[in-house]
Amino acid sequence: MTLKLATAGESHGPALVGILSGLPAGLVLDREAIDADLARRQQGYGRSPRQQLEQDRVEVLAGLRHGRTLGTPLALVVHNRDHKNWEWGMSPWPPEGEPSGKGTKPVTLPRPGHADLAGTLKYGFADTRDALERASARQTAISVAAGAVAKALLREIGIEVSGVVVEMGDVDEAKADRDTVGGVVEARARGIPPGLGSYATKEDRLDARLAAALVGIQAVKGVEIGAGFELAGQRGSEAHDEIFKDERGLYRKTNRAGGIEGGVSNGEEIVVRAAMKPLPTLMRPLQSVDLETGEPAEALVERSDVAAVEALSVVAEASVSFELARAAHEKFGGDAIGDFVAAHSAYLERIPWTAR
Ligand code: EPS
Repeated sequence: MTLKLATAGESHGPALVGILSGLPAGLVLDREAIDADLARRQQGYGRSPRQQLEQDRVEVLAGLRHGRTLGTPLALVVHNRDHKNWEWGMSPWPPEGEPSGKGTKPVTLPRPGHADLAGTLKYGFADTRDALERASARQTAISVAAGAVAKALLREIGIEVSGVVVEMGDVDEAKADRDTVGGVVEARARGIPPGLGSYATKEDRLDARLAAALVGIQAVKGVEIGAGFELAGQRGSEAHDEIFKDERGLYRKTNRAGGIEGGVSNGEEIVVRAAMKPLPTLMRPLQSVDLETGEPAEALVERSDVAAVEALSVVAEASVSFELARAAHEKFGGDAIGDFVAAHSAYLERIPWTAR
């Protein structure tokens, strides 16, 4: 069974929901570790006041008993505390009583760079809110909860994943200018065995899968694997990681490939980067068109982040973890966690040269 994550949830709706299926039974989960990742995602420079309102905590509705997975779908929920201010505006059913709180008036001023215009046209909405609520990066909270579960599975076979910010615009300056900034984050995975993913088809390629996982995160516009774009300007003699062997086995002195060759992990650290565009909700709005009147207008201004690059580093870590857990579970399988761990050990025994 392959690991799968189905998600649902609007930014100001009642909750975010995730159903993670395909996990082996007997995996021990630590609620505090999941909540700690959720809290990390909320921190960072440039976040909006929304983050003081939300204190994300995971709730598990199914698939877990006494802290151990049952091998059945794991149902995760993260509640939106802000929903109390949007009860009328984001009521799943036709709201009762007089309009009150937020979200009561239709939004018709699409923000360039957000899904507002394309989503509104695509689905035939009269209120851009019907598109922007799901397009919002709020839903990355559930990816982080699922990523924390994936990290627990990876830890069973000695894989550790971490995400960091490597580049970010000046938030203080941008805030003063009522502007926004983007940046670059990097995720690294250590303890990866050679052989995750495959060159067999493009769907199997680990680099393609990690790239899709990263570009699938809101506001990500570019991905690099290892030295990435820099490799294009180099000669083959400088771009590739030569192979050596000593008494401990095979090793490389460089890792320009970012731990993936031919779509397959090669046993080196996996290194991937994602570039985030500046967020599209500007306090000094960009030019747009009012979809109700067809007249030129300024784009929607609503509370937002100046930057969410630090949050992206946590989300990228989670998304890379999920994809690596999926690839590892495809390779090692197992209905019970012990089967998964044993298959990994047996595999390492088969390739002793690489088990450094
Ligand atoms: C977001 C807009 C802001 C962000 C939100 C993503 O939401 P709001 O309009 O409620 O302030 O705060 O991110 C989160 C809520 C979060 O938890 O990360 C957007 O338009 O993408």
